[in-house]
Amino acid sequence: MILKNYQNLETERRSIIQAVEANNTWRSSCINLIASENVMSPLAEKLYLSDFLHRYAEGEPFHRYYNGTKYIDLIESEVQGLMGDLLNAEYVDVRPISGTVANFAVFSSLAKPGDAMISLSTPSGGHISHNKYGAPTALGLKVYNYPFDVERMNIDVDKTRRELKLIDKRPKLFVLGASLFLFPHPVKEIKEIANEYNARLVYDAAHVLGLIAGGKFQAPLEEGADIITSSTHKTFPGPQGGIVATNRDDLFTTIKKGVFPRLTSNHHLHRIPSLGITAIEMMEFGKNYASQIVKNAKALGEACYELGIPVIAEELGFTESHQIAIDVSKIGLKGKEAADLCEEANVIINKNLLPGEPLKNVKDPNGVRIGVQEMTRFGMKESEMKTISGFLKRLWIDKENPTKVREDVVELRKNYSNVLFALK
Ligand code: DSN
Repeated sequence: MILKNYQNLETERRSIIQAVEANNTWRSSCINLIASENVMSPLAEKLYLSDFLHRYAEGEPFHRYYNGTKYIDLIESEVQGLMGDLLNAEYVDVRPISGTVANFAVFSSLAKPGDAMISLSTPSGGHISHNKYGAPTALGLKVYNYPFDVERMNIDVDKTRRELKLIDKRPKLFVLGASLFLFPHPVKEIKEIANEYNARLVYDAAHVLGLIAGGKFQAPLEEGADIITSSTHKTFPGPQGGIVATNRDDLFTTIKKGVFPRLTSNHHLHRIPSLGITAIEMMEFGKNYASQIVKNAKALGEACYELGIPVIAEELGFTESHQIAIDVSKIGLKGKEAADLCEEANVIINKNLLPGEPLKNVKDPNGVRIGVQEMTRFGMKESEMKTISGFLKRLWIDKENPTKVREDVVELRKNYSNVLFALK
C-alpha cells in the first residue's frame, strides 16, 4: 500500500483530466495494431454515455430483481435477438461483462472441480482464461493442452485423439479459440472427439467474432460447437463486454445461472445499447468489413515478408484472420524491444509468444502480434498495409530513428480518422 498523503487535490484533478486528454490526442495520431482492440462507431459511443451508466438490473429482461428496468429490458431482449441472428444462435446472454467472465460462467456451469478440460497452451495461442493461470485452476479443473502442429499452425487432431487415450481423466470440456488465432480451428473434427467423451465443445470466438458475424473465417455453431463464448470488442467493434451464444437450450439454462448470479451481479447496462448498435452495423456492413480485414491482414503479411520481416506461416499464406505474427528474433530483436521501438514511432503492437516457444519466455518472447481490424475500420486498405510494412522495416531493419518514422506515421494516420462501416 502506498500512502501519498495528498495535499493539493486540485493538482491531482488536473493531472487526471490532462492524462485523459493527452491519451485521446496521442491515440488519435497512432496506428493501433493491437489485435484485441477496436473502436466503436460515434453513434455507439454516444449511446454508451447514458443514464444506464448508473443503474442496476440483476436477472433477465422482464424478470429483474430491481424496479426501473423497463427500457433496459426492451433493449437487452432486442440485442439478444440481433446477436443471435448474427451468430445463428437461438439463445444468447449478453450479460457477461467480459470474455473471461463468459468463459468462467460456461466452464463453471458445465464442469465441476476435479473434472478435466482441454485447450490450447499459451504459446500455441490459448487465452489465459483457458489455462492453469486462469479460470480452470480457480474452478478446480485439470487442464490438458492440445498438441499443436507448428507446420500447419493448428491443432494436431490425430495426435489429440492418441494423446487423450493416455491421460488419466476423461475431459468434460473441449475448448477451441485463441488469442493468437491465424487459421480456423478444426471444429468438426474436435467435435467428433468430444462426442466420444460425451464432452461439450466451447468455441471462444473473442478474436474472430466480427469475422464470424461477417461470414468469414468459420461458422462455429454450424460446424459443431455447442457454445460460443466471446468478448464483443475485437474484430467485433462493439463496447468492451462478453457474450454467450448457443442452440442448446438444455445447456443454456445452466449457463445462464453461471452468468447470474454466479459470476455477475449487475451487468454494466450502459454497454448494451452500444452492443445493439454495433450488431446492426455488422448486419449492414459486416460482410464488407470482415472481408477487408482479412485482405488487409494478408496484404500486411505479404508486404512485410517481401521486405525481409520474418512473418510466420509464410507457406500457409500468413493468415486467414485479422492477425499476423512475426518472429523478430530472426532479425536480432526480442518482442518487447520491437514493440517498444514501434511505440516510439506511434505504432502500437504487442509482444507475443510464438507457437513452439517455451512458456518460460512469456515475459520476453521472440514474437510480436499485429492486428489490422481497427485501422481497417478507419478505412485503410492494402496499399496502406504496404506503407505500414515500410514503417516496420525502417524501425526494425534499417534502425532508423523512431522519431523520424513517427512523423510519417502521424501524417498517414491524419487521413484515416473517421470510423467506417458505421451507422449514422
Ligand atoms: N489478452 C487479450 C488479447 O490480447 O488477446 C484478450 O483478452
